[in-house]
Amino acid sequence: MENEKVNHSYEASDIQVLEGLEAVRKRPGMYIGSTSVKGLHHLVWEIVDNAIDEALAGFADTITVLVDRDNIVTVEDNGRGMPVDIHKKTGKSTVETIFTVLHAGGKFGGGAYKVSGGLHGVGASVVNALSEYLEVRVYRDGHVYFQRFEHGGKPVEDLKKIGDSDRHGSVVVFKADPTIFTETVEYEHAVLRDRLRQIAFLNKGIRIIFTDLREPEESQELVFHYEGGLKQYIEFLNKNKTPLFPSVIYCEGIEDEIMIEVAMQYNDGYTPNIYSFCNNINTQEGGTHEEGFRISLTRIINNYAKDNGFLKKDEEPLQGEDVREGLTAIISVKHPDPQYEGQTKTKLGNSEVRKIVSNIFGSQLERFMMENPNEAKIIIEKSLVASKARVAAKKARELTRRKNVLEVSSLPGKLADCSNRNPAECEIYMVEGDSAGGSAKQGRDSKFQAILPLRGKVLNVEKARLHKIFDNNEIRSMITAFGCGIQDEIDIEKLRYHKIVIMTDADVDGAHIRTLLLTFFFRFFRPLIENGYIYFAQPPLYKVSRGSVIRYVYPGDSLEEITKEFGEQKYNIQRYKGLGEMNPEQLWETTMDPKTRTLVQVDIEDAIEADQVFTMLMGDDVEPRRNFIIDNAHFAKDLDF
Ligand code: TTJ
Repeated sequence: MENEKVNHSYEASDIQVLEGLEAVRKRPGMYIGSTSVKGLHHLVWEIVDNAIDEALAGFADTITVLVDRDNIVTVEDNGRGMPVDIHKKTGKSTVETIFTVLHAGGKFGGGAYKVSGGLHGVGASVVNALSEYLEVRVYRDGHVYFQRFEHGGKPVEDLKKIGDSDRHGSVVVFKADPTIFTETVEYEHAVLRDRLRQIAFLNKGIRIIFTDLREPEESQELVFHYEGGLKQYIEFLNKNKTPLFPSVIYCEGIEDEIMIEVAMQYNDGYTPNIYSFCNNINTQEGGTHEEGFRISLTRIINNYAKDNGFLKKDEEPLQGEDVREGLTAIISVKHPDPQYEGQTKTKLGNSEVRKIVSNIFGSQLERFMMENPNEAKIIIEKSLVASKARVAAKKARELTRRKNVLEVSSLPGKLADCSNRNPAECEIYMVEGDSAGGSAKQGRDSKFQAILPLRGKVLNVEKARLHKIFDNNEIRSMITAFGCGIQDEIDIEKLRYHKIVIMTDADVDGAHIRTLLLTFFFRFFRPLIENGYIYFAQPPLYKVSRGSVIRYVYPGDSLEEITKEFGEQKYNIQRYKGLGEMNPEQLWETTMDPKTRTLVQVDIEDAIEADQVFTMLMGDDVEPRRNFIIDNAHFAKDLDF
């Protein structure tokens, strides 16, 4: 009777466990976002996070990650070793429980600032469920323990003692299940490298050894170990910038078990680059830690400016944007109970954090400025210049706006507008160069297609101050032609065209102009991108013809395939180096006629996210960044109209 009962309950819990893991295999996306390459990497992060937790708890200082030639991953720490005792609730070892019970991980943690089981952490059992096999080895109390799971998390045997050792730590080996990750089971070296390096920057002192046996022998092993932590992270991010002064301002502190760290440095650029983290997770949407930082940055700099005669009593105080110009900063907090908000749950919500950050950072920044008057002066002067530029830009902006409202006829002279007045049916082509602009004007259907030729390179808005941006003719033309205002004053109802088509040559210059325009749209017309109003035209690369038979070859088409259609017969190939080489009819036929053209809708969300991550992970190298944006200005889908 007694036995029966026990057996019965064991079976029931076994079935529950299997059902749990089965649920993960049925809907992996629910647990790891997707089964794409991104989801695949989640497996590694889940396991690594557990090891990081042990390090943050102070029991491990070295974590090794190894990827072998077959994409089998090994993660190891030199911590206490996972508990091997029998777990009361499950009747199995704690190790087995960690790897087979959903969300069990969090309950076994000793550390205060757990990353695992947190925002992205789904538990090691999810990794097990999605693995062809997984093995765990625990070094603890003089012994070595081992257990293997197969086919999505089924234990082959119970955890068993396989030897003796005076080491301590945990080792997990797993092979992602190719029947789940059908796209790919290959890890991307750069993705692993960059995130592991970032983790090392965010946790000073931790040593992360990353070995990738798929790399050339001499570069298989990377060691990330930064005693300087965030300070070194800032130096890394700024390595291609010119700092205003060499020192990185750094502060740290702890209050109510909340640890905060801030590092910052000014460079001679204009864009602020402020990144924040909670428990090693990038809080892309910001939150209370970032607010606390901004509040005290503005306050302390203003106080110093007033107290030291840089700002007269009756003068306007410096604004937040003035003191953030050209600032690279990282705010990192470690919180025992983080609350996340926002669309993507990457906004820190804990309200107590605001004050803690602003107190700790504020008092230390104040002290830095008092002790370093030369540096303080540089910061203040930079902020004052920014403030003057802001006022000038505002005037320029008001000018653009007033013209816009008062005179309908103030549309730019170069614009060949369309006759239709229904924005939903109207298109505007932004065309590179006057000659292509001329062809487009002749070739278009003037009922619904407007043409705005752009001369020369578009101003790089990231590198220019606001008032200069508003002085730029091309930019003013776009603003007035679109008619919807800019930035926070955008009124999408007033937008005059629902298709804004960027038409550039299919060469490097064209790509550069596309990128500059994209940057400009991102900064000044973000809602237009979000609403899907921005497109790229897709001009052909070649024309293949024989007599009256004409075939155009577009990017993505195979020239070979198309020439095959002409069989053995002689044919002509014309390569289009630029839009200017096409006559108006050809341009219409190939690129502008809704019946035959292909437009590529710009979906910049991924690109921007990627761009941010890119800057943050790789440092701000201008050229690779440009290329990256060009490559990744993610074309959600090719749309035919
Ligand atoms: C928990 O409290 C008692 C001592 O052990 C603590 C613990 O869980 N330590 C621990 C877990 N160290 N390392 C892990 C771990 C390491 C890897 C690589 C993977 C997983 C799932 C856990």
